[in-house]
Amino acid sequence: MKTLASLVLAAAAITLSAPASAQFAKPEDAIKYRKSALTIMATHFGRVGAMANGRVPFDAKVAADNAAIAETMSKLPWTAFVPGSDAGDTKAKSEIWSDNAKFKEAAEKMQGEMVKVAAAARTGNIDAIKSAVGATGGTCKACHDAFRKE
Ligand code: ASC
Repeated sequence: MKTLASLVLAAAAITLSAPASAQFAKPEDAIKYRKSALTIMATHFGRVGAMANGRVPFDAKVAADNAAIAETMSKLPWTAFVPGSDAGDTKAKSEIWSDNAKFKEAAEKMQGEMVKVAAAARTGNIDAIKSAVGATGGTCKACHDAFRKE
């Protein structure tokens, strides 16, 4: 039992510390993962955005719930930009890998702004939400302009 427990722990430690590339069997799995995460993030961010823009009536609880999901999702896509996943069903530009520090900075900027959307949504202050949504949308666009193909 003790041996089994330590084997399980060792396996978990290896899984968690392995390079990201080892966590996807194939490049297309990584592409599917990051696109899925970004789609879910955009869906929930979009629901908050729709309230910020007045397209749907403001509901503080709905805004806070959706913003929390968007915040969580914003953390996920990045480990899936593994080397070799610039080819295939993806709009990812090769600059993601050749200028990776800049890509990382753009990704972190978005995550930082998304934290503010979730914080604003928890306060229920629509003006704070509007401002945070605008700033976050700007970071989405900046990253797409630099690192996403048409
Ligand atoms: C969104 C969304 C994006 C960004 C971008 C901002 O809601 O899905 O990709 O904002 O449109 O310009």
